[in-house]
Amino acid sequence: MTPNGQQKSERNFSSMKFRDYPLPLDDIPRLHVDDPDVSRYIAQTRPVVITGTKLAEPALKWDLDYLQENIGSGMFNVFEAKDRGHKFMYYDPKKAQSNKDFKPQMQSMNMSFPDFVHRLRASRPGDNRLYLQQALNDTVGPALVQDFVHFNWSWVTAQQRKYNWGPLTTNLLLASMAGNVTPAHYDEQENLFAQVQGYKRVIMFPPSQFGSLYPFPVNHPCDRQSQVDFENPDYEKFPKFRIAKGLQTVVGPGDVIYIPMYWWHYIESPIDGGETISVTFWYKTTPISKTISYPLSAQQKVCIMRNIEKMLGDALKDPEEIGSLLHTLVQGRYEDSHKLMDQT
Ligand code: ROQ
Ligand code: ZN
Repeated sequence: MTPNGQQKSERNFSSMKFRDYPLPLDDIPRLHVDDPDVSRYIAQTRPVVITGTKLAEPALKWDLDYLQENIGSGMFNVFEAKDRGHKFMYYDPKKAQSNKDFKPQMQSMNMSFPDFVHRLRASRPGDNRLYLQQALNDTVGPALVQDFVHFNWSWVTAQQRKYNWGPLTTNLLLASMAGNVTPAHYDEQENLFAQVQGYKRVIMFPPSQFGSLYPFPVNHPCDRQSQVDFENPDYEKFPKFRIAKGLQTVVGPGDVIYIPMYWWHYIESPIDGGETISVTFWYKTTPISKTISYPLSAQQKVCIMRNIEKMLGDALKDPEEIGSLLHTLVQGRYEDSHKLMDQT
């Protein structure tokens, strides 16, 4: 508590060990669900940690033993990082098939939950890391169904209506080993991310920093992911990463973080903690209204750029030709007007 009796908005996480990055980082605000400012942040599509929602309260008891006992006999998607790496960079398996030069840094496997727990418990330092990422589905056992039914659907449905989100698409269950990293990327859905076991550090960047984060081409398997290795940034190749400015927080059990669509996020489980468990609530967005107001938002510009890349890929057939066509389009013609997009 601060002298005026208000709960401090930051928490002291100096006891947890996270990786180090050469980046200026401000704090993501942390607000109680009853604070009227929560809706200001969500309405403006800005990230905020929301406390006291009880969104996934029944899941606060979801440790590995409980899950193993009650999650049912379905199969779970488990990623294994190659060569003892700790980064789990997502890639689109379809796009990977048509790109023969692409070498994924992780592989995906299917196993039962008890098999996953067994592999975690048998895992020794130096073994490849594992990260379970599976959408909850109708194979879950009755106790988990009860937990799920008692999520705070009335609150989350009220948010969905208030902000005019589309349908809920996925509740992804994430069971991570200590020290796993999900590198910086953006998603094309709104996300209320509920932390249920352990702590995760979340670093975010606004969509206006697209130019500083150098996403892979849309037709690449790593579409939506930053090409910059945060642990060893190649400033020659990615000079604008020097001016990237992020926001960060640490979420713990009971916290919900709003990750707006197109916002970059990097998520890391502490190196010295145990396993962490989270549940996502991903919502589609509804098509924007026909009356568009100007200036366009950074989100809308990212959407335009994605569509142009897709159109060129479809028209040219060979994705290799996209870059040279864009180059010809820009070179000596648009090069001095590039400051419009990147506000950083
Ligand atoms: C994420 C997750 C990251 C999978 C998201 C993580 O990117 O949008 O929920 O490791 O928790
Ligand atoms: Zn994501």
